[in-house]
This record gives sequence, C-alpha cells and structure tokens, in this order.
Amino acid sequence: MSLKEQIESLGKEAVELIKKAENLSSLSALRVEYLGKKGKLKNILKTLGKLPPEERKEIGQLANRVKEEIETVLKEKEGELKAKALEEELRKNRIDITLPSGWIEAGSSHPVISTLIEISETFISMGFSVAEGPEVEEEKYNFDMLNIPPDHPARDMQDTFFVNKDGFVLRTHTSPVQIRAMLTRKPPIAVIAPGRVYRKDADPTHSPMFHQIEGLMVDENVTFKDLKGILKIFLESVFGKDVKIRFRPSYFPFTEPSAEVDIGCTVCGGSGCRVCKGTGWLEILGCGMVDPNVFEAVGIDPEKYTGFAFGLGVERIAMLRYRINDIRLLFENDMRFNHQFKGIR
Ligand code: 2NM
Repeated sequence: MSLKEQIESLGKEAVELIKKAENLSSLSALRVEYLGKKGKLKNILKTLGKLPPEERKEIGQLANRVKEEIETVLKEKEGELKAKALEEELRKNRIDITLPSGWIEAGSSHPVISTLIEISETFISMGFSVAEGPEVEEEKYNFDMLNIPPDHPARDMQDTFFVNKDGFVLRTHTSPVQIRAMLTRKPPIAVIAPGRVYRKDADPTHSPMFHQIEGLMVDENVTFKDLKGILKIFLESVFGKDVKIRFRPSYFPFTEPSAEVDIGCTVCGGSGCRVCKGTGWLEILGCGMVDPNVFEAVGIDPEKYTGFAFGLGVERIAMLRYRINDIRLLFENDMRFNHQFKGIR
C-alpha cells in the first residue's frame, strides 16, 4: 500500500470506529490511538522525510485533511455522547416534585410577648421610644436613685434576688432603665422600658420572673392631666373604647403624688365576680409624678422640669386578655397551651 492509501484507509478506519464508540472514555482512547503523540497517524508520517519534496507536500496536505476529518467526527461524537450521558444522569436522579413534603408545624407567638408588643406599639404610636437596660443591675440604679433608701422594705431579702457580686441585683422593675435614660438624655424625654424583671414570689398570680412595661415623660409643664390622657388612650386601645377607668391615690417612693389605675372588670362588667373579688374593678397599673428627689439624683432640675411615670405587669394584662387563671401556665411551655395562641398576633 502506498503511503497515500495507508493514510486514507487509516482515516476511514478511525471515522468508522469513532462512529461506533459507546461512551466518552472509549472515544478518548480512540483520540489517543489515532491522533496522539505516539498515535497511528504520527507513526505513518515518520516515513514522510524519505519522500521527494513535491510528494512530501501532497502527502502532508492529505494527512492534515484526514486529521481534520477525524477531529470533526470526534467532536460530533463527543457532543452526542455527552448529551446521552446527561440524559441518563437526569433519568437516574429523577425527582418526583409532585410528592407531598413532610409536615412542618407552624410556631406561635407567646401570649406574653404578643401583649408586650401590642402595648409597646400603642405608646410608640404616641411618640414614645423604647429603651433597654441590663437585667443584672446596679443597686444604685435599681434602688438608691429611685428614692428607695437601704432600709426600705422593697429592698428586703424576701423580694430581691441578690447576685454574688457586691452592689448588683436582678432588677426588680424596669425603672433603672428610666434612670439610665434620664442620666444620658436631656428633656424632652418620652421613653418606655419593656423587659423581664425578677422578684422572689411564686403562686397562682406571681412568678419569680415576669415582664413589665414602664413609661416616663419629662419636659417643662408635664402635668397629671397629661398622664391621665396618655393612659386613657392606652387603656382604650387595649381594652376597648368603652373601658371604665378610675384613679385611686396610692404610694410609690419614686412618685409624688402616686396613683393606682383600675379598669371596670372585663369578666363581669362591674357586677362583681371571682376575678375582681367582688369589687367590679381590676387593678391595672401604678403611676405618678416623678418625685423631685429622683430628678435631683439624675441631675435634672426639678424647678424647671416635671414628669410622669407609670408601670404595669404584662402577664396580668395577658391573663385578663386571654382569660388565663394561673400565671404558671404562661411559663410551663406546655405546647397544648402555647399552641392555643396560634394565629393570634
Ligand atoms: C411604677 C409606678 C409609678 C416609675 C418611676 C420611674 C422613674 F424612673 F422615672 F422614676 N420609672 N417608673 C414608676 C412610677 C413605676 O410602677 C408601678
């Protein structure tokens, strides 16, 4: 066979085998076998040098054509096999997207938290901003600067959780947050302080940890009328437009005068029942005008400024709102209880 014939038959042979290749690895073996550095085409062309120059040129061009043809067929086949391989892969890993998924149970907002958020929002809508502070608090912020002297019953071991660091307690109310606000801001001040507080108490209506929201407004000419107006808007928004409200004189070390606010019993409507202990009224919050001693302690001039403050227990309001008769239900995390609040904001 002449060199020319050898090259042509090599080309035919290669194209035939490539067309029959069944997978990508045998295709790549064929590429090496025919076109590789030590492949069949290179092998035949070794004798090229012995030919006279005119023939060398002609054979060289033929070899190039055959090489290009083999490459074209290889490329075609490669595309075909790759598409086939992908097809197979897709068939093997087929996912039935119509299968129903597993059941993921929806969570629910805790009734204390939804109540805390709703109350906070009524004050935010009136221009109050939210302030926060530490739960392990300095005694001077939790007591001294609030006009609660060291011998005051509120500081009693029976109420307060002490921590093993001198001068620190678990805050018994969020008032220290208001103290910190007055120390760091200048009037006009309008803040609420929602958060956890701790007292050594445990029975159907008291938990050792509970939530409070306290509010504070300080400016020139803030009066008891402002306090009444703000609290009226708040109570009507939470308990409804027809809620009955009464203020009773009371005492707190940090306010003077002080008052407690009752609403008409939401259970019996005022005729007397177990929840209101026959009085027709429910105690909802405490409030008053900030005592001048508190202003002195935080460096606000009591001759120039006045202010009101109030505080309420969130659990108590949540219990009235959802008719829960034992505070411990709120903290047991029994899902049969918690999930009853699903869908309630
Ligand atoms: C209450 C009742 C009355 C109160 C006072 C202050 C502060 F820091 F301004 F003095 N914060 N919160 C306050 C007043 C709290 O809770 C029943």
